[in-house]
Amino acid sequence: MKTLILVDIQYDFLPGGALAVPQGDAVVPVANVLARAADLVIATQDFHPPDHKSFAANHDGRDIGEVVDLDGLSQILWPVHCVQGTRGAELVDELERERIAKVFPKGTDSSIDSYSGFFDNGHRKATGLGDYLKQQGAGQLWVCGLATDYCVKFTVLDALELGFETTLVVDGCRGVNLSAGDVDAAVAAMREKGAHVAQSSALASGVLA
Ligand code: VGL
Ligand code: ZN
Repeated sequence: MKTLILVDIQYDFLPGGALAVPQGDAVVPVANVLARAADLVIATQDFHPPDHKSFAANHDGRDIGEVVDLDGLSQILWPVHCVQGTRGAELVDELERERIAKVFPKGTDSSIDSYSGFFDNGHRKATGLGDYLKQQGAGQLWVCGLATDYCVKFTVLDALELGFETTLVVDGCRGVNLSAGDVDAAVAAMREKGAHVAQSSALASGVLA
């Protein structure tokens, strides 16, 4: 069963948003083409409370981009983004919402960040996505969305770890590139762990199962 995971396609990650990913809006039409070709579509949603500890604003004297220790985990400090109840946290309206079977929120615990759609950054709690996909019989995953070097990367790495055959749809992703080369390094790390890397056209036309 071809299963598509849409990672964090939310207003705050689009141009003009609080944590804008360059060309983030370019993933939306790709996501829709894939959604029409997939048998099951699910979405993840970065969904933080206002006091979330990944926000620089919640650490006295700290700036965006600094790295702090959060409960034993190294945490990059981000601008305030994807706050529950705000427009920025919403999935983009142009996504084919009627094809999305279920949305998995993440990053809801203010004390820990969650880049992956499966687990928090400490692998302490699961979101339920892994069990849901197994119940649904999802064998083969296609992953696209935002951002390649954070939430897409860790979602793909966890999917592989859980035993799913996983394909990164490169033209359906865009990255932050906080440091030059971050996106390329992220793609290499996913490949190294066993991810397939494909273009949406090859998947949607059925050239690659
Ligand atoms: C993300 C940074 C902070 C992402 C989420 O969706 O890639 N990045 N929160
Ligand atoms: Zn976040």
